[in-house]
Amino acid sequence: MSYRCRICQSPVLPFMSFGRMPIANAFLRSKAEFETEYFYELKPALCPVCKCFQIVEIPRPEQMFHDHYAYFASTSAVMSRHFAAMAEDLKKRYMTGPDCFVTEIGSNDGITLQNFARDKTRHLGIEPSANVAEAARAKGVQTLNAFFGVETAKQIVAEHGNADLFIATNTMHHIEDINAVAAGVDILLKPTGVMIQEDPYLGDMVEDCAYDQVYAEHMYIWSITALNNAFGRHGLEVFHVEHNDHHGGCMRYHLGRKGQRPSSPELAAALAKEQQLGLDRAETYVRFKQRCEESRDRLMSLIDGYKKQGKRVAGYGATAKSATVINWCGITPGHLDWIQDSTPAKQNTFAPGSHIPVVAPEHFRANPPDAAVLFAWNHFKEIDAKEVAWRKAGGKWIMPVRKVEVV
Ligand code: DWN
Ligand code: SAH
Repeated sequence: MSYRCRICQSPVLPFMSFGRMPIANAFLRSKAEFETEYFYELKPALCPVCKCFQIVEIPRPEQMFHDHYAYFASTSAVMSRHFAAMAEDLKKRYMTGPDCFVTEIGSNDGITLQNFARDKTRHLGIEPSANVAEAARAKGVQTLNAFFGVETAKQIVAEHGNADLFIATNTMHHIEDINAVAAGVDILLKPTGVMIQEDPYLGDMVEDCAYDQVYAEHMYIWSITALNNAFGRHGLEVFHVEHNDHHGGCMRYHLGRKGQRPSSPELAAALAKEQQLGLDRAETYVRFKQRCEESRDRLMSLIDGYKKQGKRVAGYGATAKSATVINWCGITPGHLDWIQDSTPAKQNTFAPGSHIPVVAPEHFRANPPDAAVLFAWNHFKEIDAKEVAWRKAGGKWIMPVRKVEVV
């Protein structure tokens, strides 16, 4: 089958396949749903022209983002603090004029915009998943329940005027039609407006072989080079970047209208590192495929080792990214008795594809396993601090990606 790049329409060829995959956040509420479960083949590719890392087959947006979306960003206190700090930094950098207006796509449960609503800054979230949008409104965050695109941008300008700031954290890899988003940003932003994008960085994923960031919602994993190619077509460019270690390594991109702001030294250094990592070269992903296979085999040998000793193994954190690990590695209810998760919407369901039961943290307390695969490894510090008693009693984490090991 032939595929074309979603950004520049050039022919693209997948460099590997993670095989038959369910929708990452499509937790099943009953066994009756097993027989109609949706699967697709998860195949990543790098566009040889615009250098965009993307997956070539994806479910329809409505299948992923709807009125029972499973991810509530505010489940993490660490991420709540992270986005509160980001909001204060952006106010100082870009919102010093009178009557500023800030917009955010993927505003989810208001984790970021609540920091603007609190000081009565004009704001608007654009969030297509109705349940999380409702949670945002409950916090006093103005939220439009819609998918962002050109028409939504025009509607917002007509009703609210142009924006000083357009924020998209952990969202720009969720939207198939990036050209429509970029065109929408060009319509929505004031002439001196700034777009802030932050999401898992291709450099970290490749360097650490954190392949679990690849799943249906994450139809792109961005690099600076690819983002500049995608937004350059709409008169926008990256002028500054900031790297952080959240979600296994994220890049925060500051974009403005071309030629409007000087490029920062941090941008030059990050671009040089992209060249050194070979993010734009096909051979990098030939090696990436080999490392994914080695990672899979290592994880299964660790889990099988515990099972052969008659030990009990569970999962911790029914993350979206765990769907890739579980279904790529072939992890079944025979390997993991259950997966605990603090999100009520995920509890008492079955994990996508594997149908491993998802249970509440209380179940973990009442039935402590010998080891737990930490699917929410990106929250290690926050979680390890919560489970001190279990750890003192000998509980071990099995780290599923990056350095696959028992800690
Ligand atoms: O891009 C996305 C990121 C931002 O969030 C979305 N596509 C979906 C989602 O991805 P994820 O599910 O991999 O994100 P997290 O933040 O790694 O998910 C953590 C999971 O672990 C949540 O379901 C909550 C759970 N959890 C827990 O059980 N105990 C989290 C913490 C901190 C805890 O203490
Ligand atoms: N911003 C939060 C949540 C990210 S999860 C954080 O950084 O943690 C991704 C969010 O993007 C989901 O809430 C999803 O519903 C939303 N989303 C998906 N497609 C979208 C689109 N076309 N426009 C706006 N939001 C979208």
